[in-house]
Amino acid sequence: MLELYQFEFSPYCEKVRLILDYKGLDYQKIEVTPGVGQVEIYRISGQKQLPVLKDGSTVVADSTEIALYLDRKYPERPILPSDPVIRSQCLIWEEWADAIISKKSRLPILDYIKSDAGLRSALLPSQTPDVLKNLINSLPGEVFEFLGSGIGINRELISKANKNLRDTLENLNTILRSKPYLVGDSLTLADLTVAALSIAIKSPPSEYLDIPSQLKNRGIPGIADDPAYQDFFRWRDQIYTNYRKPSTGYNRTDNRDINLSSIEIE
Ligand SMILES: N[C@@H](CCC(=O)N[C@@H](CS)C(=O)NCC(=O)O)C(=O)O
Repeated sequence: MLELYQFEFSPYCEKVRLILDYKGLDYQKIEVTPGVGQVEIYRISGQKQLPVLKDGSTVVADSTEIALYLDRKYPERPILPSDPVIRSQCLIWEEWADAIISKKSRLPILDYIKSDAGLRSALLPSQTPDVLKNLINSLPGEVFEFLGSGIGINRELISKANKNLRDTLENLNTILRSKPYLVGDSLTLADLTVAALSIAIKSPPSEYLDIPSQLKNRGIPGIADDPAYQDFFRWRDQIYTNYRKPSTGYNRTDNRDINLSSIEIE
């Protein structure tokens, strides 16, 4: 069975899960512990970021490389159009979404996490000792504000970032209000990428992600709930309803529990 080394709450890992579900491929999720677990990831894939897919003896890192690999190896339900022009448009959209959506969401998300103690501790790895979780939980938001100001993050920067993200969502909203797919006349990698990368701006319906309850049905306040972008989020959630398999948690293990030394790199 395919194995996906992942962080559950990662938009790039979600992109791969959405592609796997769209293609109807079975896979096992292996949750990686941030930091210590990534040492093993480096050993098996030559880099430390997730997602990493293992298919037999083949190891593929990077969500774009994984998408291309899956479409080559499992061509049923293609995600890349056969028409060369539409295919190029699709790859340009994918590249744009990978680079821009996460970048534009980063500061607004940090700002929102900073102000919510429950969210802060929910985002810590599950192995974090309770004593540390409780400590982080008990720190007031001002402490994080102060830490942020030390690295040059201030209110003006955050409000610029919010405006920037709003502009992007408005453009996506306008496009997707008038047509069902970003390129061509069927669902492609472009749609799956944009849909998946938006999960941290507003989480998809709760059944699809195996995350702490504090992170479910949440989003950046003032953006996720703004009616101006609801056509976009409705479009995104329809993709989830149509293609994403609800998470049962059954096929998830932790990378501390498996023997990674048996993995070979192609
Ligand atoms: N270009 C990569 C980006 C992957 C990425 O940024 N992964 C993040 C998780 S969302 C990560 O592994 N961060 C941990 C780190 O950089 O050490 C892709 O598309 O897969």
